[in-house]
Amino acid sequence: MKWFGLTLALMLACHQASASDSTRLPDGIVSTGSNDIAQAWLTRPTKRYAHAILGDAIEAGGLRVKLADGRLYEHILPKGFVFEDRRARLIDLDGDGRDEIVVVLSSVSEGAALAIYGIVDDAVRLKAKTPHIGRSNRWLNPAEFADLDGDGKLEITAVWTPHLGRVLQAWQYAGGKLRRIASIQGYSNHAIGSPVQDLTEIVRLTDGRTALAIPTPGYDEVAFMVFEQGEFVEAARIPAGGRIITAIHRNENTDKLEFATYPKTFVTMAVP
Ligand SMILES: [Ca+2]
Ligand SMILES: [Ca+2]
Repeated sequence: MKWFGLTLALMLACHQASASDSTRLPDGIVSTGSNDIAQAWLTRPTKRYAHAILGDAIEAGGLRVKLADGRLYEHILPKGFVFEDRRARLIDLDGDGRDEIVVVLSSVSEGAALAIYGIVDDAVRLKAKTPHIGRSNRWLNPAEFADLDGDGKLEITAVWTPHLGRVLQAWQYAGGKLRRIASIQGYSNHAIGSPVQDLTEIVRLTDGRTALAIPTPGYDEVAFMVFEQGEFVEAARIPAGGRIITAIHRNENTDKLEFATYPKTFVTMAVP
């Protein structure tokens, strides 16, 4: 009976957990933080924006945040907006020891913007966002958040319209404001209709410089972008041997990039 009781309690606990998670985005990913926020994930699936850039017409209408102390919050978007993303990235962008939440916020009429949320006055609130692209069905895909030039300030990188203009941009967040610091055309970190968003990686080149690895528009080469004197500079590009169809991942043991190309060939690429 004791085991039966324990099993029943576990089943009830699991049931409660699944009930409270029932509004999670179906293909969403839970992000884990290491500062004041323990977890963040997208909620309230909605079909009110039929863009389907990530493979289905279901986007998120809410953002759930769980603090390290267990407190739970949810930010619910007004009807004209969705989170056109699969995860809410957690990172301390301004160095104050508290996480910011970075997510793609799309207006159904004005397209995507990169948005930064945080816990302010005991609620999840929008802290800053880039301008929206300006028309419906225009999207951007976040890339990496790293100090590319070693000046102590984080560069927030993303590709604006990764299937059209393919503009890699760098932004900085300070004093509650987002500022664009650089942009360069001709790079893409997303294939249209794919659920895969992670086609970039931060690497250290053999000459010691930090670089952003990112595909070129045919997805059949990897470019290595350094950031110098406030501009992106392509340090190298290497053929991938086919069209890259998975995330690009840096193997921590070998320091090589790993990904698959069509038709399903596993590729390892040494960093130049
Ligand atoms: Ca912060
Ligand atoms: Ca920097």
